[in-house]
Amino acid sequence: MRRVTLTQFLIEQQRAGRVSADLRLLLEVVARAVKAISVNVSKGALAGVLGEAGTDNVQGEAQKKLDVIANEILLQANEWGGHLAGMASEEVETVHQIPFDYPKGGYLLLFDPLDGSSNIDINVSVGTIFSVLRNPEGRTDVTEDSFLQPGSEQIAAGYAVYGPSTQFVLTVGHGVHAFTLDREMGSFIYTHPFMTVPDETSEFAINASNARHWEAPVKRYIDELQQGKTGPRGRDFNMRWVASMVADVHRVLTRGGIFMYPLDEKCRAQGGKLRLMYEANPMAMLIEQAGGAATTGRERILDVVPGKLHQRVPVILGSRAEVERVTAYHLEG
Ligand code: AHM
Ligand code: MG
Repeated sequence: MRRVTLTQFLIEQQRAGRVSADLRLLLEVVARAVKAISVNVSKGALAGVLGEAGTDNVQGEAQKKLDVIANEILLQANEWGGHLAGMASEEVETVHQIPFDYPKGGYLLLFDPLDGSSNIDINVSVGTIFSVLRNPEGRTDVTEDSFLQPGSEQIAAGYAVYGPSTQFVLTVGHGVHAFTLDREMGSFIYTHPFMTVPDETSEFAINASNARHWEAPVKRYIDELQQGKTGPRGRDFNMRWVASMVADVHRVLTRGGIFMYPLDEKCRAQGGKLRLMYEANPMAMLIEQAGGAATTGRERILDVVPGKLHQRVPVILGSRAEVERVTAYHLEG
């Protein structure tokens, strides 16, 4: 069987007119950085990379050593290639400018370098999430405003999941494609063409310890699922919660499901728990490209117009029929 690498896949996408030469370079560089992060993640305690870094990030969260390492790897890998106008990261408060001695390009790259980092020390899957936007035309300087575009403007999005195998999942707006890292060869092999999320599911993901803080529509929806066969849904539902968005969304992309981090009393003041620009938007683009749906409970995530770089948002995504149902419960209320 012919093994197609990510590099070959991207060249073919370029020939088909779906990615520009610069976007191809950008995606290659992100994938290369992901390989370096994967090496660090998998060495774990052997490389002394576990534990706290002793610093806080912009959101006031304690940074893990691997948060800092992954962030540095992505920034350094992408700075010099000439394809970017600027970068933004969960771990960096302001826009990361391209150093003046490197050429600049037309794209903006946003990322959560190591998502689910509370799982690092217990050896459970973590990931990297990224989103690509165009730098608005006619702008020579890059400010926070340059990034404040709705998710529908993304031209590429993806994530890497560092699990039993490392997988790189990508969309450039023509379906969702996944690649598995061949560690001996050091290359990503095209293993999952056109991933799709089934419309129906019997599996849900939510942090149920927040149940007492949920809004009425979420309480109603989850309560109906939990009543199983004898309730209004007439069948049993299974629950999973990894507490790594990447791992939870990867499961939804692989076998269906609904993933929810809704608005609740604990996160209401911040607008939600997950970050819009580098968590919710790229995942929403992937899920929509795979035939699923993604809303805040009240509107399509990709339509949310961001007001600030590190904005948070409620997230409900996955199998279309379930997302539509829970969204309808919100809109009725
Ligand atoms: P992080 O970016 O600081 O790792 O936080 C995001 C993570 C998501 O990966 C995950 O879905 C969620 O936070 C888990 O939250 P909780 O610990 O409340 O279950
Ligand atoms: Mg995160």
